[in-house]
Amino acid sequence: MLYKNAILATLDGPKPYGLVEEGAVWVKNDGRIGWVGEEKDLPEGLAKEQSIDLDGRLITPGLIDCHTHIVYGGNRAHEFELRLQGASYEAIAKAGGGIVATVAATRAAREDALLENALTRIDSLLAEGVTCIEIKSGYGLDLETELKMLRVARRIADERPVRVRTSFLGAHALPPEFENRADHYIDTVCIPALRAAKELGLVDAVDGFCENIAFSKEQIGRIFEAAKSLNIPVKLHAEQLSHQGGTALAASHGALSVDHVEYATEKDVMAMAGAGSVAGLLPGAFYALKETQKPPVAWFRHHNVPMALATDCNPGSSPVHSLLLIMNMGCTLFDLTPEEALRATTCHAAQALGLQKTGKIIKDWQGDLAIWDVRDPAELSYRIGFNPLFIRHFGGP
Ligand code: DI6
Ligand code: FE
Repeated sequence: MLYKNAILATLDGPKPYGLVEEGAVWVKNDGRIGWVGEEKDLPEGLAKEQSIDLDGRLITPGLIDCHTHIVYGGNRAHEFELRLQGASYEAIAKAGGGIVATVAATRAAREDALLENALTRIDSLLAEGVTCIEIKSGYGLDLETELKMLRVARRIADERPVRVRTSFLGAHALPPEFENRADHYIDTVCIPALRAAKELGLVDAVDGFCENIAFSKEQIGRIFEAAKSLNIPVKLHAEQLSHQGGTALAASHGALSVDHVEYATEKDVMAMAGAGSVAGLLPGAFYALKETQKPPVAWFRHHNVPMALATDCNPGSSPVHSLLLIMNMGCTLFDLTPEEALRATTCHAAQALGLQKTGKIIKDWQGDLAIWDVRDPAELSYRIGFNPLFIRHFGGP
């Protein structure tokens, strides 16, 4: 497919957005970018190919949502009501609501129902130009249901034209049947479930929730050791509600990304820089929980830690189904520039998932594209509740 008469935000090169004003892009049949540049430089053979005239519209890389919990049963609208009456997220979790409420609903759901349910949410993301999505387990917390969630995640890529990366999140919360026995849970459920999921080809990364309402850094460290022995990269939910030291642990394991990180210190940020970890910023959860501690964006910039943005789509802390809204929140709540927000949902999100040659418009890179009915790339972050997607081009599996 050849797209002509377009503005390209390639994100490549020194110009803002890697902008090409009068550009063309050719995606080959194998889904890779075969040619990109100024239209006047199109090779003669190509110039004669059948093409789509975009009339000056904007092409960006396809958007990547690099942190979601989009497969789950039930919903938690009632907790939303409780929080509005003053209950905190932690208090609800301690009273048996929160993540474990979704665990009960997810265990009870049939696999096909989980899939159908997730697809409605996936479709809202795809409608906004998302071509790649990360999906976590973590609402099973037993072997059978963790595998069920991961199978559903894999099936999404058969049902829809989208790239799916899975993360095993067995250390998300302690299931009630293991109350006061977190170490036992890690040893007898979490690590065996991880091994089984790996054996079945269901895991691309290992994640955990390091928080005082979840798991300690020692417990997460044991799962990371298991991940290392299975040769699976790690990432972590860390320093979201308090400082627990998860970031330093994750960095010491070469984490692909460390996510939330509102309470990260400058030392944590330097450890991330040393490890090449991406900061996965999740303004949806910050907004929904009415948090006030912002992630240390100035330190991420200063120490050259790439920032990603994601929906964190989940039924509790971030019932968000729009990555464009997240780009706006990244700018308005966390002070990112619109250019940073676009990199955060394309090339830096790809890096957070360990994807090579994805998230920029460069020859031989993955040809996932989003074509927008706008001229200025800042419009993607600027508008609220408006979807200017014109064409979503999925390069193929
Ligand atoms: N942090 C989050 O933002 C989600 N999980 C996590 O570890 C919240 C999940 C939920 O509330 O259901
Ligand atoms: Fe999350």
